[in-house]
Amino acid sequence: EKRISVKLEHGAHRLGKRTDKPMQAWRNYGLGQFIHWGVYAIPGGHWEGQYYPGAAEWIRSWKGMPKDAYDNLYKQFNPKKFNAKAWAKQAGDMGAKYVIITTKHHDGFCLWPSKYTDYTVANSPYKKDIIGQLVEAYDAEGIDVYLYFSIIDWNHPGYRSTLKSEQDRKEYEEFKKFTRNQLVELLTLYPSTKGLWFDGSWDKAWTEQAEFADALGKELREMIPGLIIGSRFRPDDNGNRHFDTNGDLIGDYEQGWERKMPNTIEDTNGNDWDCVMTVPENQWGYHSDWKGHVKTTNELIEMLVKAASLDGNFVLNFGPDGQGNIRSEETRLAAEIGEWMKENNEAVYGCGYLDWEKQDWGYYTVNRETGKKYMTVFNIPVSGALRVKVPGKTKLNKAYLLNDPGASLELEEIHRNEYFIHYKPASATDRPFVIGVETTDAK
Ligand code: JFZ
Repeated sequence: EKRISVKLEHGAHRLGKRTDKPMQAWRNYGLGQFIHWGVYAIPGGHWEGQYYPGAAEWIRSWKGMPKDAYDNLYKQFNPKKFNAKAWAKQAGDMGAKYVIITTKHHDGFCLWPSKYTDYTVANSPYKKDIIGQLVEAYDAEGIDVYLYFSIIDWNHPGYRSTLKSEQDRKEYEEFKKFTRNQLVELLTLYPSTKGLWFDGSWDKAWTEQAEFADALGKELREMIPGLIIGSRFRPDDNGNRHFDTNGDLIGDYEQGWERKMPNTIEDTNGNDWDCVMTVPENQWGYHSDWKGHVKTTNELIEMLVKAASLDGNFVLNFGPDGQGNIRSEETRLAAEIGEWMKENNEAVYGCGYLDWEKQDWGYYTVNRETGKKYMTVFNIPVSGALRVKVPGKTKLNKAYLLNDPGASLELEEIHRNEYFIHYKPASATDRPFVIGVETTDAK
């Protein structure tokens, strides 16, 4: 791969990973929760008996949804069942170490009482600050809070996706001020925020704002030392997103893995990354009628462990309904993932990529601090022999079940640097299991 090197005013400001404490904490989370909540949860993917096949949080953009009706939904926003503490408790029980919450999605509706627009929860019948309650509850649960913020804002009069005239440019300046004010407001109101998760930054109008966005990023980072911002925020001088003109990552981690994942460590370019995942194919906000495949607990656990094995975080999305209920499908998944995590989280938290040849049974992870190594087994070989190939000077000394560390599993050295661990669960297992391995490095 040929590297270009041009001088950029607003390209990457750092090469390689951040090594400071807040970023180390981010890297060690393993599992996160995403929450998409807003007035789109009220229609829940339907309008006047018509089914909207797109992502529920996009319903305003559908021809079947009158804009005026959508923009008045906030007058019905009164989630009587909303309980921030219960949400935080459920996320904690699932094993989430951080949460990303939509403060404002593309529709522009603010879940906090912003003083820069009337289109907020303060003017709904509910009135109370949703973000404030969530920040308090998740903080109390020991779950780090990240604020999702959409640059796209269909409600602001100055918002444009492209700037075609002088008038557009003039109005867009007002929108930029508004965007800056809201972000400063959020970090002022919620100073325990650990980072910002930007979205809706793909408009041509925004990709022309390299200088403004760079200055804004700096201002926000000064407000909260260690603040974490991914690659979906500011464009470079030439309007490139995520990676600048020289191919260097803009921001603290790669934020491009949306409903997809890297397959190899090479795919990650050595960067930190997060994968944000929906439970059905593509629904973030509440859609009352999920169609198509709904991911299972085992699928999601596999994505989580795979993410850890490739140095990334896995973030599972929840879309509560218009009353503030978390749907039963999500509640069950959270409980089942939590049950698994309770037994096996050692193979996830603080763990990352282990430089051993990948095998078909599943994924290796290694604790970044202790060096402890784990094998999470998803595919049990009929032979009962789990292959392990170790690099040059490494010797495999011991293998044990994470939930029964006293008993060693049978190890057989079949070649130089190649072993079988002989183990087959006595009874059928319906969840992946973890084997810990101990090694020494020969001289
Ligand atoms: C965006 C939003 O439009 C969507 O509603 C949701 O909030 C999601 C988390 O983010 O959707 C995207 C963003 C990025 C990509 C695809 C969909 N992408 O990079 O491929």
